[in-house]
Amino acid sequence: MATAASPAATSGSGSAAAGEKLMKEEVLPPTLASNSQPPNLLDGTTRLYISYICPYVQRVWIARNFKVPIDGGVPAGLIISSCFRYQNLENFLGQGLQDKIQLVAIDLQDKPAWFLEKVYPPGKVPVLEHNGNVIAESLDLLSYLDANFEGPKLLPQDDPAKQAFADELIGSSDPVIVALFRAGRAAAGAGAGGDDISELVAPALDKVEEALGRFSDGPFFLGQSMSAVDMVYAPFVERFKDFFAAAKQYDMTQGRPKLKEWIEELNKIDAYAATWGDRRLQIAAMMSKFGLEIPVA
Ligand SMILES: N[C@@H](CCC(=O)N[C@@H](CS)C(=O)NCC(=O)O)C(=O)O
Repeated sequence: MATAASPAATSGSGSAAAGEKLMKEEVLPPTLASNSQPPNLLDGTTRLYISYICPYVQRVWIARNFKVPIDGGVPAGLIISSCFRYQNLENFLGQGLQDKIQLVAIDLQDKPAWFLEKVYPPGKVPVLEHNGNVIAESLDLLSYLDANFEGPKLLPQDDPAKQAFADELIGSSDPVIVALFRAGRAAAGAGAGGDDISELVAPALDKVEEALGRFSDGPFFLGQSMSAVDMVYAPFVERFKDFFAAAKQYDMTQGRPKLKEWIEELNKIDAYAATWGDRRLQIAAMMSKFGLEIPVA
């Protein structure tokens, strides 16, 4: 979706206490366009082809940052009883799969021919180049990363209730996304105001609010740990939250305290926050997508 944007220069969040950076800051690559040289394709490097403004990409990028390999860097005394439980471990180790999966940013408005010819002819992102294979589709990629890379599991391994709820939520994510896009298009209509948007998004967002209350042990969909479910929904929900606030001064978190807390807590996780880059660019991309004038900063 949306147009190409310049990358944020670095990614890493400032969520740590006293301004301390916990996740190593990653220098993000420039966006490659039709006149850019390809990377050394099929040289054994694992690459995630991305766009900096794509919510589908963001799902996978968050997972890539979140899956911290266990390679001896675990601090003494940190007892891990279940993979799924060690949320925010990247804050201790400083790095997810950043060294193992290289990001390659593609200009979707001016795609390089080599991307279409040699990487992924449908020309969409996210796409992963791994061990000579090319894997696409964000939901499939979340499963693929979980199955093929070390690090904390993106879904609970030993809790049938949470596993079933995760399946249900991931399986019903599309209607929520469709409702958000429909409201986005309405927002672009002449004379459309916050009330119109509110009416269009309410059924979907009320379901999200209810789902966030299902497990009381934490602010995320499955309770205390960020999971693949959060990764599936958050890039869309937060993107539209910022867009509706900027375009129509409509606050979708009003009257939805769990949604508000969820977004706040997600942004305290470096693996998540680092995938947003410059928020103004994200809002500008949304404005442009829906044909609205970009506000002057
Ligand atoms: N169903 C795909 C959707 C991916 C998608 O639509 N990506 C957009 C960017 S947000 C894209 O690559 N668009 C380029 C194009 O359609 O030419 C997924 O879940 O990964």
